[in-house]
Amino acid sequence: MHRLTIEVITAMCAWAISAVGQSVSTGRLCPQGGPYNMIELVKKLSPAARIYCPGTEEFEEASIRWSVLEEPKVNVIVVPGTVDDVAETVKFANQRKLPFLAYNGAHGAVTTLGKMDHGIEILMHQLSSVEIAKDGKTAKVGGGTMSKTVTDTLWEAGKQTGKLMITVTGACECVSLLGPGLGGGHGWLQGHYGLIADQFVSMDIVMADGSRTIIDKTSSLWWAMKGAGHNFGIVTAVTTKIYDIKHRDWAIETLVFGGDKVEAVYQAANDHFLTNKTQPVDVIHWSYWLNNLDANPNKPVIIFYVIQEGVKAVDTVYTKPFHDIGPLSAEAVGGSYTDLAEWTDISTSAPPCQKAGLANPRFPIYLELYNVTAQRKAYDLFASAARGSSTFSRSVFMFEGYSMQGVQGIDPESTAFAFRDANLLVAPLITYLPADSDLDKRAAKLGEQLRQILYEGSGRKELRAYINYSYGDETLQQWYGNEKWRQDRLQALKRKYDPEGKFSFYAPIA
Ligand SMILES: Cc1cc2nc3c(=O)[nH]c(=O)nc-3n(C[C@H](O)[C@H](O)[C@H](O)COP(=O)(O)OP(=O)(O)OC[C@H]3O[C@@H](n4cnc5c(N)ncnc54)[C@H](O)[C@@H]3O)c2cc1C
Ligand SMILES: *[C@@H]1O[C@H](CO)[C@@H](O)[C@H](O)[C@H]1NC(C)=O
Ligand SMILES: *[C@@H]1O[C@H](CO)[C@@H](O)[C@H](O)[C@H]1NC(C)=O
Ligand SMILES: CC(=O)N[C@H]1CO[C@H](CO)[C@@H](O)[C@@H]1O
Repeated sequence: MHRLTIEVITAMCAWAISAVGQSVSTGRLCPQGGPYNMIELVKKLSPAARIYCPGTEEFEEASIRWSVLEEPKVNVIVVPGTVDDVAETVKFANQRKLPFLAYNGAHGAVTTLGKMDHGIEILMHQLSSVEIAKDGKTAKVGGGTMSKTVTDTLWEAGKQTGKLMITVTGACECVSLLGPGLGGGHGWLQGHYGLIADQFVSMDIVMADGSRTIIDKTSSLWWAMKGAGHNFGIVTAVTTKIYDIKHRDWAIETLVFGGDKVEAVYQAANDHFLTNKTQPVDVIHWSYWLNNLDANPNKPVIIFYVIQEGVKAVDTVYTKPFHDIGPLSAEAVGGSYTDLAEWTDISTSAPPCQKAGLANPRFPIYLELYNVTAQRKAYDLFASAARGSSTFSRSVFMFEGYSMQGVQGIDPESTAFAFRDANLLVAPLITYLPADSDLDKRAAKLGEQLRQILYEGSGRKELRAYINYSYGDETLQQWYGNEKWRQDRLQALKRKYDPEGKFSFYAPIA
């Protein structure tokens, strides 16, 4: 991709100091005059910084998001080359009273992002780095580093020393470390070590006023950064715990079932992983409902994964109950940790990672176990709405049953992430080609109905939603926990650290 240098940008922006209006018609310039005159900022940025203006290929590419529903709208993109560039950009935006928003993997899809209707995108991609500490116990990860880069860098470094290293990242390769991490962050290794946020040791942050600070567990802000972090600053680097790998091998078995097996499959999942027996730390179960036109043109299938660490093939103790139900197909594969994303169809090249101009709202709910009656009701509604070639046929219902020991081993009051006791992260993802607000409403209604069915089946008083998957109409209690002390503490911290609400686009506290 052709990248503009700061010199070129300075030259291009020269119109602002010379004759107004000159060469604006080329469409290659940033918004003319007024608060978007970037010259004052350009002077302060490092040579590695980039500024992309509307009408350029760079701008288009750098502003594209995974979900086009209620997207933030930006007038100019700053790509910081250094941490100071981030700080200068925030100060500049504040002086000009312009909203700003950090972009990382751009897979954040909560509809509150749409409240940003103009302003500066701060694209974090150049702050991508992984530096392993000499003692091999932590790594300093740049604020714009993708999950896959973290995993691959640790893996490669380990190969050289003969000791393979890992840390908890999102399972999906195309999200950043911090996008999920600031909201808690689920991943394959959470059964051992806890959430992504639980690995954090210290953070470099640019605060709402553009000042730079380093915080750790001694800061009053620390608690909030682990679960509600998007509300408080731009993290330019995080020091995170890393571990020597215990087992190199991982294995998966993929079982595909027809919709007639909903009750049997989720009863078995309850019996073997959730109620009668606890899912062991080295086992993960996941399922998707989605259309597989080869398997069944009329109804979504159930794709059920049983994943196990430390083996070349998944132990039949975990798979036999599902084989007994009568899958349409079953496939067993062995490999290593780095194969997991590919196996579960969330690698960088897989469909869920593509930015394809689709609307992708999700409607998440945390559950303790499956209510088989509710699963059936939800399946029937999902199947009728997403069948065959219908508008919502690309939708996926996701059921993520990670192991929980590491997450539940940490004091629930110690982080803003509030839902450590939930075993299952569940969400319908309603995917469609956007058309009009009527269609958006239909999609939202379907998503809400599906979630409502599971909520009614949960027998709980309150609905609990993972903010990083959330739609945007959830309440603060549904995002950050029902306990009053949590809400009070978050509000007090927001008043203290971001009183003007500069960081209030992603699941905002205020
Ligand atoms: C295909 C797919 C797979 C997913 N897989 C997982 C998964 O395995 N585990 C999981 O827990 N979640 C997962 N998620 C949900 C994910 O946590 C959220 O979508 C997350 O917001 C994505 O982060 P991002 O960097 O891609 O998005 P972005 O939209 O770039 O960032 C999300 C929000 O975080 C803020 N932000 C990003 N970087 C920083 C920073 N350095 N400092 C401060 N704020 C920052 C942004 O301003 C934005 O508001 C997945 C989502 C998708 C679409
Ligand atoms: C699980 O426990 C329930 C209730 O005790 C029992 O009815 C059921 O048979 C058990 N299932 C298995 C597979 O052991
Ligand atoms: C399961 O869901 C059904 C349907 O919503 C509900 O009637 C039932 O009470 C739920 N069961 C439990 C144990 O909560
Ligand atoms: C914080 C937030 O976005 N709250 C919203 C929750 O949903 C209700 C109902 O849609 C809105 O009124 C709130 O603004």
